[in-house]
Amino acid sequence: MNTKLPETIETATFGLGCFWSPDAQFGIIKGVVRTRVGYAGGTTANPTYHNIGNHIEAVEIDFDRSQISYAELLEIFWRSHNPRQSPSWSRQYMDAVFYRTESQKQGVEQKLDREKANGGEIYTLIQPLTQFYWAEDYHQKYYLRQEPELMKEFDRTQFVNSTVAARINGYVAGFGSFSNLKGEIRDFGLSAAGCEKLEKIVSRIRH
Ligand code: MHO
Repeated sequence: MNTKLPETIETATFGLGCFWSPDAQFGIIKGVVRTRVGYAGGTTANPTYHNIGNHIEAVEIDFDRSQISYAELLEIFWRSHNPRQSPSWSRQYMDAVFYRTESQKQGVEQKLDREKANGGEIYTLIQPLTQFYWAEDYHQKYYLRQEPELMKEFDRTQFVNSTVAARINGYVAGFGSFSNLKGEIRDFGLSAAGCEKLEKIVSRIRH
């Protein structure tokens, strides 16, 4: 699942509150090849979870343009937060889009104009990406990490960049349906015990 030519891969960066959840939400989308969580949008040096400075929790999404567009991801981003909610109590959890190219900027502005047409002030932060700092390992694909039986299935050195790990993290967090899982679980390369465990988790949270 990781064999696409690099030139069809593009990266989107969003802040949507605690980064655990958008990591899972976007990780399960078809056409997303990798995700990672980290800190962006601030100026303080070398942010970490316990010393985040003025940075924002963000997720980076590598996606395959031949399968999904930046505009489609932006659409999900706008539907996943309330842009009219006054700034959150903490900068760390701001809703934000960090564009990295002129074309992404234009895409963001198009959607922003549409939002503005509905009236009211928009609080979503819109900035060019300057730097993205990876978060600590224990934050990457957080929900999947809470399942030791499933973690046994992965080579730790490949885990963060794995498309399968990104998808399974989405299922474990409740973003996929049981019937969708049934349709693709065989492609994940899990052991029989791993399949059984994942099906059990997903059947508990989604029907
Ligand atoms: N510990 C917080 C948020 C974590 S997120 C990485 C909670 O779950 O309430 O900021």
